[in-house]
Amino acid sequence: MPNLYNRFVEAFAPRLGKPFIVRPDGSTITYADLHAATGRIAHLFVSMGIKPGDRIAMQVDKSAEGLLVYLATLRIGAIHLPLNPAYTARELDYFLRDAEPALFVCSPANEPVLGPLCREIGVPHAMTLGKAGDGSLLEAAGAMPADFATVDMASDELAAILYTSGTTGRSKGAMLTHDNLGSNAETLVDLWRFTRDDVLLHALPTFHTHGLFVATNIILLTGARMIFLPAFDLDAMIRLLPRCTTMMGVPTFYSRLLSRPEFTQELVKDVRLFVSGSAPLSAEVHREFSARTGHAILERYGMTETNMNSSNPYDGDRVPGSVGFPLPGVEIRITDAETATPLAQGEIGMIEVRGPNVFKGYWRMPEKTAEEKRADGFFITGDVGSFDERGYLFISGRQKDLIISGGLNVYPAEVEALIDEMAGVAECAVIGVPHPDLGEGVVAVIAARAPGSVEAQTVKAALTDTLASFKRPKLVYVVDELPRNAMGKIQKAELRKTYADSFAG
Ligand code: MCA
Ligand code: AMP
Repeated sequence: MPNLYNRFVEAFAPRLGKPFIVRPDGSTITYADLHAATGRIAHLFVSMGIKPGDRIAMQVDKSAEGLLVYLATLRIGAIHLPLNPAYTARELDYFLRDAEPALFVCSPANEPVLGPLCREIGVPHAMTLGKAGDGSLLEAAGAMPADFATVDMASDELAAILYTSGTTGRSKGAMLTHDNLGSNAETLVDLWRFTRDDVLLHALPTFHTHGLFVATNIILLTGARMIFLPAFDLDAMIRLLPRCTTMMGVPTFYSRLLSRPEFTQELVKDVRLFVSGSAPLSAEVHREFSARTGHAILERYGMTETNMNSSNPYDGDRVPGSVGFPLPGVEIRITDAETATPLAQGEIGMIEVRGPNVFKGYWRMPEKTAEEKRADGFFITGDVGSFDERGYLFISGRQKDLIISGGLNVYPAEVEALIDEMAGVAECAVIGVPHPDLGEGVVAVIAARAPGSVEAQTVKAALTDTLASFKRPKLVYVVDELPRNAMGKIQKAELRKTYADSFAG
C-alpha cells in the first residue's frame, strides 16, 4: 500500500469509467485509460532495465500524457524528476549530471540538442514525448501489455525529486517520499472537502509542487476530474470556469482574472473553492476578489521541500494577508534565527516546520540537509513570520535572498554570478521589486568597470542562451557604483527602494 499509486487506485477503482482528465476539446482520459496506459509505460520502463530508485527525468511541454509518465514512474518504484521546459541546455546539463537519471524524456523538438547532451553525459536512455502525446515513448509503450503489478514501496522511499535553487551555489534536489506526498494530499482532501464530484480547473504547470502534487494528487485521491489546460490561457479559463467547482492558482492568476470585466459572480456561481499559493496574495486582490465574486480566496502556504504547511480554514475566516493555521499533523514554530530559541506568540522570527510532509533531504547533499533541518526534525524554511492571537500565521518576509515572480522562484545569486562574469562589469545586484502582474519583477543593477564599459542591452542578450527566460532581468540598470553599508556589503534594501517604481504604471 505505501506506493502512492496504490493509494490513488483505492480511491479511483470504483470510478474506472469516469474521466480523470477532460481536455478543452472535450476529449477525455478515464481512470480506466489511466490505469491501462500507466501499466503499458511501466512495462516499457521495466523492459528498458529501469529499476526502483532510478530517476526518470522529464522536460516536456505540459500534457496529460506527462502525468501518465509520472504515475508510471511511481508504479515501478522509480523517482519522478520533472524539469521546467524553460530551462536552457546549460541548466539541464547540471540537473542531468547531478541526478544521473536512467532515462531522460524530452520534447521531440528538443531531441536534436538534448539527445547528444544525454549521450555526452552518459544518460543511458533518451525518449521523446510531445504535447499531443506524440514521440517515441508512447509509441514504444503501445506495444506493451496493460496489466502491471505496481511495485511495493516502503513509505519513506522516494517518489520524486524536485530541484530548488539555492541562495548560494548549486540547485538542490528535494527528495520527496511516497508518504510525504500521500499524507499531504490526504490532509488537503479532508481540509478542503474534495469529493468525487469536484471538477478542478488545471491551468498550472506540472513540473512544480503546486500543479503536480497539490492539484493532481488531490484529484487522484478522490476520483474526481480536472479540466486540463495545456498552458495558462485566460480566455479558456473564463470560458471553462462555469463548468468547474474549484480552481488552484498563483496570485497572478487571480489578478489577471480580475482584469477581465466578464469575470463576474455569475460566471463562477458553481465554483465552491478558489485556492491561492506559491507567492503572497495581496490583501488588496483578496478583497477585490471577494467584492467581485463573493468568494474569499483560500490562501495556503507551502514549499517544494515540505508540500503544504498551513492553510486558511474551509469554514471560518479566510484572513487576507494570512496563510492560515498549521495543517493537521504539521507543527509550525517561530524561532530566533540566530539562536533557534522559540519565540512567543506575536513575535516575528524564522518559520520552522515539522511533520510527515517534510522532505527526506537534499539529493546527495547531506551537509545542506543538515544545515536546513534541525536535530529535532524541524525544517528551517527561510521564511519569516509570526502567529497572531487567533493562531493565524502571517509571512512577513524572507530571510533567504529569493525573488518570487509569478509564482516562480529566482535566486539572485545565480543571475548575479552570470552577470559578474561579463566583460565590463565590476559587480552587480539582482533584486525583486513590485510588479503589477507578477508580484515581483527581476531587476539587475550593474556597476560598470568604467563609464560605458557595459550596456544593458548586451547583458540582456548575453543571458538569453544561459538562463531560463523567467529568471532573466526584465530591467537592467547600469550605474557607477552600488550602495554599500559600513561592512562593505551591498545594500539590497536600499536598491529595492530606489528601483521600487520600475514597473509602476
Ligand atoms: C512567464 N514569464 C515570466 C513568468 N512566466 N517571467 C517572469 N516570471 C514568470 N512567472 C515570461 C516568459 O519567459 C516570457 O518571456 C513572457 O513572460 C511570456 O511568457 P508566457 O509563457 O506567455 O507567460 P504566461 O503564460 O503569461 O505565464 C505567466 C504565469 C506563469 C501564468 C504566471 O509563470 C505560471 O504559470 N506561473 C505559475 C508557476 C507555479 O506553478 N509555481 C508554483 C511553484 P519572453 O517573452 O521574454 O520569452 S510550487 C511552489 O512555489 C510552492 C511549493 C507552493 O507553495 O506552491
Ligand atoms: P518553492 O521553493 O518554489 O517551493 O517556493 C516556496 C516559497 O514560496 C516559500 O518558502 C515561500 O517563500 C513562498 N510561498 C509559498 N506560498 C506562499 C504564500 N501563500 N504566501 C507567501 N509566500 C509563499
